[in-house]
Amino acid sequence: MGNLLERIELPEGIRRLSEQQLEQLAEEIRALIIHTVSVNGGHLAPSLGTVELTLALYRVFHFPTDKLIWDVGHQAYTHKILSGRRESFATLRKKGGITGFPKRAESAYDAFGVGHASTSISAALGMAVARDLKRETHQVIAVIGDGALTGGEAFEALNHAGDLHRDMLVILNDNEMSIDKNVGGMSMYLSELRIAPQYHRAKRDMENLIKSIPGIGGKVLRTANSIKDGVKTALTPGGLFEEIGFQYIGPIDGHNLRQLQEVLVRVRELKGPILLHVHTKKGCGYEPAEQYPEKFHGIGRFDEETGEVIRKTESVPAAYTDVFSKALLDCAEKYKNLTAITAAMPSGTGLKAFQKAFPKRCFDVGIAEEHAMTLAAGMAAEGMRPVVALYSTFAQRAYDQILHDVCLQRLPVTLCLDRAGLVGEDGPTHHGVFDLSYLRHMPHMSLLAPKDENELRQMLFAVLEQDGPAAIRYPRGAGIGVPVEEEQQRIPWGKAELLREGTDVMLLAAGSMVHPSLESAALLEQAGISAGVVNMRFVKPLDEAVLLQAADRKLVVTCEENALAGGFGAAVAEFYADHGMPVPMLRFGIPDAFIEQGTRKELLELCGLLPEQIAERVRKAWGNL
Ligand SMILES: Cc1ncc(C[n+]2csc(CCOP(=O)(O)OP(=O)(O)O)c2C)c(N)n1
Repeated sequence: MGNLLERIELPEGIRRLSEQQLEQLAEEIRALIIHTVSVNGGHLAPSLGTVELTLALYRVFHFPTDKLIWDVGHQAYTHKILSGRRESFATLRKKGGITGFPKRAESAYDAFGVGHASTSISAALGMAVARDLKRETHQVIAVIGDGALTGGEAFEALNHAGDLHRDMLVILNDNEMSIDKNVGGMSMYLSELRIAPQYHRAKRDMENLIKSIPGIGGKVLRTANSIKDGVKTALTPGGLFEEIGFQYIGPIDGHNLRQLQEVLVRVRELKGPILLHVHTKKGCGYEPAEQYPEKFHGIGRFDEETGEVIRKTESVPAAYTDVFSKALLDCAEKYKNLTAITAAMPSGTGLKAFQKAFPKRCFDVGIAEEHAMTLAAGMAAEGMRPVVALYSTFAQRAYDQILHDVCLQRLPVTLCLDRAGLVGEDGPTHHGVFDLSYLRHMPHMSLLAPKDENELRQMLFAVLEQDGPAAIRYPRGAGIGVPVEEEQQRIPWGKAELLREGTDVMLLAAGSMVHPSLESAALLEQAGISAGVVNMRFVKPLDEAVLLQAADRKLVVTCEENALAGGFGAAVAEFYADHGMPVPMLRFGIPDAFIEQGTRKELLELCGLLPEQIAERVRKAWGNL
């Protein structure tokens, strides 16, 4: 039959395909996605689950005039392939290539940029309102997963959409999984809906039967319906959504192309907010991903034949996440009041071992970072020592809860921020480069950044000995390969560590920039400049004595993997300004821009953060002093 993907003009060409050809196209798309992700890494299992759904949507609707809004966007690879990016799909997640998530600047078909969860219904409602105000008539469709539906914003939007009653379609892509197994009451409710079709059919049969009774059928049915209304939520499939103001349809099989198209054609004609419940299988069509959907949710390079992950080298140092995971377990033995909280990321944040060992003290709250923080605050108010493990980028969601519920009440909540700094191929939606800026100005907050994996372990010990809120931020991936010491070492609170003496320049470095700074200092030495290096350890409280001493040098240099605006270097500059000290400074960090995707090394280079780049800029500045 030949390769359809290469032959047809996308997306219009798919309308002319027979049903059989459409099935073939689905298989070709699957093969392309599997192959590309095996080479580039990416979100495989979610995207394999939406191949048929996306094809059916493209057959029935007219994008980009109709608006298609994906939630999180990690399941949108078929959408990318169908909307003019088949050839560039090979560059997925590479620097300068196409992104792993919908992005407005990339294509007119990407109606809304995403990466963080639970935004699609809000955005779709906004677009439906705009359409109506502009007197346009196109369709607006949000596709949201059952995991993303655990996020508060999704509920807020459903609530509002039910009230505004605009024409919009919300497709619930229910694969029973978040990244890990989905959690919570909504998830249980959806399971019940999945087994409800028998009830649905029985109800319809009964209604038809009653209606057919000559003379009294209609009246009996009206009475029956009014009784039913009272218990509708309990008995009617989708009753919860219907109560909010949505018309609920489903569940339907999300891999049955014919049925999907038939239902979408009918749904297209309906008015008001519609919720179409589609049941899909994560990883569908690729055996290893079907079997291990968590592992294949987001994955690096792997062998297409076997599904085995390709490791770069055999003996990589322990990952920061793993060191945190073990340290937390050890702390839990010591502190019986320690609890751990994750927002739908028990694997990603390293809480799986804790969950297994202390199931009663571990809480997966779903994709609900705001709730995670206030839940922790509540626990802390009652004498617990909650540790909240989040990715730096997702903790942004909980700004007010950290400020208002934790810091204002000076509650001893420990925030462990994984993936702080540049994360690489996931790009700007996922870089954790703002946490120092959004946490530093919070009164009572302590902010720590370890220079290596051993220091991460030691910092967790140190934080738990203190009272009050604290955050530890550490990078994605492997540590630098130092031995991790079991025993607690002393980390003096608020004290920096002088790692290298230098009489001309002092490099003050935070966390992941400490070792690159040591390399820079060695390069500067070769250029005849004596450069010292300080591992700051604490971005707050700052070790002021060290800052005062550093001011004796002719140049003070700050290095951080955080936005320069409001970050560590800004704190040092503020300190000197506030003390009336005109200290010549150079600041290294993330510029005032959203940093694109690429390997970590490529992005560090883009930001001028490689050791040789730092050394070169310092050398030039030194020459101009
Ligand atoms: C605010 C936020 N928190 C956490 C994440 C990490 N995350 C990405 S996908 C995902 C699970 C999404 O599950 P679901 O919506 O069901 O989609 P599926 O992967 O099952 O297709 C999570 C927790 C995120 N993207 N955004």
